[in-house]
Amino acid sequence: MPVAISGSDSPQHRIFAMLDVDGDGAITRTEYLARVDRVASAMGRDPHHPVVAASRAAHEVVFQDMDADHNGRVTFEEYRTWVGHDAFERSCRPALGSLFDIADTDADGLLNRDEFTRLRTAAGNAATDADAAFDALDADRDGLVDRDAYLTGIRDFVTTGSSPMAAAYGAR
Ligand SMILES: [Ca+2]
Ligand SMILES: [Ca+2]
Ligand SMILES: [Ca+2]
Repeated sequence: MPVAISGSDSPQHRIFAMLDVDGDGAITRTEYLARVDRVASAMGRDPHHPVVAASRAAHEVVFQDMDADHNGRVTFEEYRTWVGHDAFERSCRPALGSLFDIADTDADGLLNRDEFTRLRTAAGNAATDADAAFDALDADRDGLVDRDAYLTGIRDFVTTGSSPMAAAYGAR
């Protein structure tokens, strides 16, 4: 059952704060696209690898979608309005999936704990939070998290605030 989301501790505030890297109250295009390069670098990926290029393109789509007035800055109001609609399935899923693919160096659709932690810390999570999220997502304890479980976990956190991925954002 969805829970009411409000206040400065909401999933939207947590995610916005993570994306607004310099904390100036807006996510710039540069800040948003730099996520891709941080993850690629953390995973030792060549910046010209096709999965990195695909991720940059997917993030560009999300940014244009979020930036309602097209001024190159996404304010919290723009973000909140955008995320409240069907944005996750339309554009977030491809972008988040593309970051997963950068981290999934053997392309089997699964991340081990080390890959997952490097992905999440490059994306802005504390390492301890990433570790807790991995435990919550790895329900069968085989030491691997699959792509669908990961993306569904983030969607549930974004839309309901209740998810195994909540730990990744420091929310428990
Ligand atoms: Ca900013
Ligand atoms: Ca804007
Ligand atoms: Ca893998």
